[in-house]
Amino acid sequence: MAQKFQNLINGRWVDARSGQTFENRNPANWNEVIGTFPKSGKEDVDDAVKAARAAFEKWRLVPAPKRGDIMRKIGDLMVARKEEIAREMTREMGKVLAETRGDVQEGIDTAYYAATEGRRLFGHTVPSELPNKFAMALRVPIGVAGIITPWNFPMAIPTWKMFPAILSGNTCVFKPASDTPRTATMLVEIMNEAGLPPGVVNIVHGGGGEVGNAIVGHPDVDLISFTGSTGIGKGISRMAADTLKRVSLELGGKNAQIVMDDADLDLALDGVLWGAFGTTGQRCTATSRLILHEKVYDTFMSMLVARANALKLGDGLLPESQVGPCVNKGQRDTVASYVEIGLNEGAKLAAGGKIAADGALANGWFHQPTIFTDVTPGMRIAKEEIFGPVLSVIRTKDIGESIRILNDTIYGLSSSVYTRDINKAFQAIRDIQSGITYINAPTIGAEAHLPFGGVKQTGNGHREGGWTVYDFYTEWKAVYVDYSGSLQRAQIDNY
Ligand code: UN1
Repeated sequence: MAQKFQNLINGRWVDARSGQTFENRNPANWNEVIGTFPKSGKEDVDDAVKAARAAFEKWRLVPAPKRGDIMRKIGDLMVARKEEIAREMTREMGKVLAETRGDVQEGIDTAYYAATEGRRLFGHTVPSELPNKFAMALRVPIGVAGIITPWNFPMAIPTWKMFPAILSGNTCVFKPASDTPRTATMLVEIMNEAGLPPGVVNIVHGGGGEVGNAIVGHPDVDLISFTGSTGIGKGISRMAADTLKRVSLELGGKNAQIVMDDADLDLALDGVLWGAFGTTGQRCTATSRLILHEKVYDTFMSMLVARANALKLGDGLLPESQVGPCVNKGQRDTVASYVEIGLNEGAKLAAGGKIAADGALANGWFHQPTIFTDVTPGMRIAKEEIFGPVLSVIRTKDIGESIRILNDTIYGLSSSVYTRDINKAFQAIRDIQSGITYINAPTIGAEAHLPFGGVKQTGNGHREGGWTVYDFYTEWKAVYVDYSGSLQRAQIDNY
């Protein structure tokens, strides 16, 4: 019998009111059922929002350093359970163990960062224009945050959102992706065990159509933080407009790595392999375009194809596996359909291109690491986010043209430039339109204490990570204290 998991609402583990459940299976072996989870609906969201609203009235009054102490405890518990979480995560979403350990570590880093922020949460004091008057601006919590997260970083991304939300004094209703409910449950177990009062964090499992929409449409939810596709993000933005919720969106990417003719080619090779095929290409930050200088094109391509063909596909729990499966059938089929699209557009397959189902791969959603050459910037495989192990290679002749190609997309999350020429590097830093730029490092690998997010249709201007995320989870309150004992009229009495 598959293990049965529940929602956490107001500190109690409960089934969906309807009693319905859904199954979660291992993408490397679809015969393995990881567990059943509540298939929740609007009434479960109502319960969770009610609990979160009631909890908010008390939680907002707990001193932020005390909230930080709980964050530290959460971090400690995550450290203690790191290996167990990483294994469960690999089992439910497929990426290799080294990467799921990294995902948990990103959550730990976020917990410890939030713990220290409890003793900062800086506001401002500024002089008043009037005598005997004191002026300051404080951060105040906002209320109930709806947290809707994807399956590709099932630990890191929920922690990026919930830890700063809760540290700031808000409470959360959390809907994790239905492909990764197990990891999400472990996170919430830990948050509960660390001593968060009932209702501060609530988890409601289920689909986006039911649970996600009910959260976004709920009049008593004040904030929405969502990571996922640009299409869904736009829908959330429209729906949230009805109640004027504050919305933070982290959406698609079509990230590129530029390799100039003066680059360290071995370094650039390691970078593009990791950026394109790490996490099976299923990162918002994944490298899906390689913009390659014509002078090193042939040399670099032969190195790249040899290494890509040698990548070992397999169950992420096995130490020899380098690339895991796609997360589910839909995702694997999307990858296969883009291979068709690329071929029809006239691009040439330099590596991979096939579903992989031989031997031990027979019961998993595997697809070969795939490289297209002769890609031109107008092709769909050069423009659309694929979210899988597919790299499109575009030829270039200089840094200016490379940057123009890199920017020729509706997205703007991550970018990378390999060059030994400092002038080119700084030109790229200045002119590339993206939220993150790496020099001599791949497009993936953002650290928890720096701003994370993108420009153009990758988001709506907010940033996660570091100090910047606290601007999303707090309102500014301006406070004036007049100790003159008389009415002082701003803009009038002093001028
Ligand atoms: C994502 O793919 O949505 O920078 C997040 C990185 C990771 C986070 C990726 N630290 O690739």
